[in-house]
Amino acid sequence: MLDKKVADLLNVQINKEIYSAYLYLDFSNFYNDKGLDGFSNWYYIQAQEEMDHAMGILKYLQDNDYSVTLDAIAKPDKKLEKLSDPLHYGLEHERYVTDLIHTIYHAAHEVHDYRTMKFLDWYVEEQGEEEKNASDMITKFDLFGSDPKALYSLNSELAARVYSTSSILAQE
Ligand code: OFO
Repeated sequence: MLDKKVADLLNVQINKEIYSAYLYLDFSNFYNDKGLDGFSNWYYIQAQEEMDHAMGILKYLQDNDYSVTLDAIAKPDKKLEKLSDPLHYGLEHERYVTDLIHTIYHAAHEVHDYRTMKFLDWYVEEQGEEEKNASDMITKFDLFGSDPKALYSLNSELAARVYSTSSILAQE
């Protein structure tokens, strides 16, 4: 039986992960409109991964006899103008999500909910990777974004990203 406060926070996190997917779909659309299909692909796949994160939590709650309630997903509200805007908003968003995960981890630790802490270890690690990816995207764009040929290469690199089901869904 999960601690109610911890489980409620996990329930809210499902919404946050789906919002992350929504936000990244918005970024994907932005780049698609700009003709940068590789950037668009990268965020499209990121959105798919975020949905996996949501499903991972949903399954964990279901497996622990918690009755999940789903809430409305907020509209993506970032004003996207410059080509680099999504990259900066992406890093900011990942840092925000890291804080959310850490808050749940802390709540689990306080009530000695070792099962949830173990479950969340995957998310803690994932957030570290995602912050690094988001930061690397900014670095690359800063280095190459102003040169059309280099931007073309970077776009081609990002077009090669492929989706594979997140390991959090393969754990059980
Ligand atoms: Fe859900 O991994 Fe980032 O936000």
